[in-house]
Amino acid sequence: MRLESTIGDSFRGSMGRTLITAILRVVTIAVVAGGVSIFLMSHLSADVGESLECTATAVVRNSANEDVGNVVIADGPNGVIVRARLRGLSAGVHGFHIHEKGVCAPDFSASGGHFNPTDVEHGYRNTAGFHYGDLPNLHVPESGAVAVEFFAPWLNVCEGERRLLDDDGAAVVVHQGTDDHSSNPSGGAGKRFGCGVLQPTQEVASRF
Ligand SMILES: [Cu+2]
Ligand SMILES: [Zn+2]
Repeated sequence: MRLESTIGDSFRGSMGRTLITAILRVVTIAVVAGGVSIFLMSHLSADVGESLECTATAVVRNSANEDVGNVVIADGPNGVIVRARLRGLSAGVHGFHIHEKGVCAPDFSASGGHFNPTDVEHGYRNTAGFHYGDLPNLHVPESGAVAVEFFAPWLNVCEGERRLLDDDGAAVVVHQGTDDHSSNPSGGAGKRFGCGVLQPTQEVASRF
């Protein structure tokens, strides 16, 4: 069925097309205006102190460049929630940190030291500590797979001077050995087993 026939004979021809074009323009302006107001509302609410939802995800790869899982870090009003799902590890206790640069190539040492915006020493059990990038050890069973979720109230993904996604980004690193939570500067956690660059993620609900 042609569009004109639904409107009636009096709107056939150039008059009808002009009217339809005008209606479409009004509808388009209304949709654009609605979008702009939603955009402004979201930004105004951020200006009055509400925390923005912001999530970073890292795909972790081992030194053979194999995908060994992922780490998701989600901002919230009181800090971040970290979720790690990893596989292919040796059974045992593995150091787990956020390192200061969002780079894992040409090798994992490119990620630098632990994320340390407050310029202190390493370790939860160090009286001169701890680095903001220090995370709990991963306790891996015989299967080599581990899934954990924990809260880190001192971290922030996107907001403030100490955010993880600053100009040089950040990376998560899993170590072959155990973090003793006290030896400066890296807890004696040994070689770097895997590394993943933290990237901003949009689809929070589906990833977390
Ligand atoms: Cu580390
Ligand atoms: Zn540290």
